[in-house]
Amino acid sequence: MVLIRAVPVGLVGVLLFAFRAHAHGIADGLAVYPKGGSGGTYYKGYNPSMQFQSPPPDVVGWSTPDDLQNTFVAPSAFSSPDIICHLGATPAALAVPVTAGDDIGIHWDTWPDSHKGPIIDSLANCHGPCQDVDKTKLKFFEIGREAVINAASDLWAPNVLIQNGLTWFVHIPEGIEPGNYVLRHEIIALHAAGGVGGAQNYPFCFTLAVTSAGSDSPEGLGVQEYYDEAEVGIVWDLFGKSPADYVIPGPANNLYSGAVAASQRKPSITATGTGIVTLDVAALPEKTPTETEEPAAEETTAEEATTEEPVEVPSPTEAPEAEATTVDEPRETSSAAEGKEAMETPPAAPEETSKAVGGDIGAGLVVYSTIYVTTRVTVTEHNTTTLYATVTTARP
Ligand SMILES: [Cu+2]
Repeated sequence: MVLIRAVPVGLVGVLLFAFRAHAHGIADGLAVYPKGGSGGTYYKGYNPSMQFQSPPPDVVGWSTPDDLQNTFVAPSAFSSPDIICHLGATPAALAVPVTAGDDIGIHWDTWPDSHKGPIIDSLANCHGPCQDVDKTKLKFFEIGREAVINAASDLWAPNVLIQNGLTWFVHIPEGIEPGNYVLRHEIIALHAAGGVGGAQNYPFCFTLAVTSAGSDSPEGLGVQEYYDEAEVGIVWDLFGKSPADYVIPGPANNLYSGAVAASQRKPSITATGTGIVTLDVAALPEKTPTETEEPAAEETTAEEATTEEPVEVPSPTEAPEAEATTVDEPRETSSAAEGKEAMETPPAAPEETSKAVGGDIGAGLVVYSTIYVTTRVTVTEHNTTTLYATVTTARP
């Protein structure tokens, strides 16, 4: 009898230890901030608890059902497929509709202040739908890499993430060609990285359907060729070395030349969306400057946006700011709205606008309609802190 009781007690002990030892976090969603705008549309990502729902929901985040304990990928797995998008990751069912030039605010469920290190963001073109892509064939190019924000105060990128409502911003470069992309977002925690094998990589992936007027297709690298467990930046004595000397690991030349650092700020979620199935790049029309017609409003996509409260939607003629833009033209043309100016001004919260996003994938044209309505949306989970940090780190 004693033996029988000892087994469950022992299991409980192991589980408790595991939760104490691995109380870090997961990237559980993201919001898209249109270029020049202030409010973001939030898309739910994956959480390992979803595997117990029947059926599991379709989300824009890659599935990581083996990550039930919020753990990490160890340097011993740097050449394993697990380093690509976390343990046993499989592609997301849905994609986030994004226009090149938008900012993405990636949200974590939690993150400890002690887990300092670099945050690295990269994209890989699926060259077709991402739902059935072979992740080991994906070639990622970096669009953001940050580590030490302020050496004197030992302020690292993940500390800024925590202070900004557990959100990290990345800019989707204007120059990339349209397509379905995997966004790989990774924090490398260095609190135990004084010796080989102690670093902790936390990569998470999302699928983006990117409309763009750009044509760049950076070559990129497979993540399994990316890190060396003994390289400086993976091995780093966080407590014995000066933050000013830190070097971000991975090939420095894998940063896309058109990458622009996003300004880190407090998130402002004004709407939620569910994602689209995929972007049919082959069906996109040729670029014609005279294109003015809108396609028929035929709904053939899962994309929809909802506000959190009933809203009063004015007719199009009453909404002077309403716009409809085809992929033939950039959604915003004001260069003054690009980057710093718009982004360094923290948006007031709660916002008093909501955004409805619609798409018509089947017709080959993607149309985003923005309708501004006067409703108040209360944001709590994603809008909890007051620090605004601007990251303008020079690229190596
Ligand atoms: Cu941890």
